Amino acid sequence: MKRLLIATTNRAKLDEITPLLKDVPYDLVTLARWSDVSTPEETGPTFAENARAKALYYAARTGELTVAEDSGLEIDALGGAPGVASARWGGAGTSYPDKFALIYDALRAKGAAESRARFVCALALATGDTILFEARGTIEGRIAPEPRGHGGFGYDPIFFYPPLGRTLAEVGEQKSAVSHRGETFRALRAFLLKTP
Ligand code: ITT
Repeated sequence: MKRLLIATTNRAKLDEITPLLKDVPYDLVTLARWSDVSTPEETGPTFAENARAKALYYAARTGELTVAEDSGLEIDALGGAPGVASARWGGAGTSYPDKFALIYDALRAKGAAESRARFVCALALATGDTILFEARGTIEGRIAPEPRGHGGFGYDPIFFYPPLGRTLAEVGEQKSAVSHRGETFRALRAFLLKTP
């Protein structure tokens, strides 16, 4: 069977992506077998550029058909921050509770008790030096008054999703049905199923 490399170093992302691709006719492989390949710099100004750069980087080093995604949280009252810097917000090694505290401090400093926010996911599929497919997904919500819930990962406890009346860390199995990542990987699934 053909192979598809899911090129992420984030275990929680991988755990969300794998079920979304369960019925594509590809053997899904992970970066575990290329532990000697170092992580690329992610310094692009947009999610889409970072996703393309990551997919091309890993495709070139592994020779595999490769999908990568770049994602993050945009908070309107903070001008879209943390955005593409979501993973490194507050500096390397900053815990998520500390990242949340920085965000609440920044919102208070702006006099913004709450803010609209969205998660964004940009996906790129690459082979060799060619991008074969791209997709983008978003989920709209707002910053919760305080962190709630223990599911999901990253910023999920502070992202309140009004249609379900809960944070993404409280929605459990339903997350991928409504999430930015669910939307992009369902688009990839459809592309793979119709492409010989
Ligand atoms: P890879 O680049 O190896 O895939 P990464 O975690 O560094 O792993 P990104 O650069 O795309 O990935 O950063 C995404 C960050 O955005 C992630 O670490 C979280 O802080 C945040 N994020 C993205 N999707 C999220 C989600 O569904 N729930 C909560 N936080 C999310």
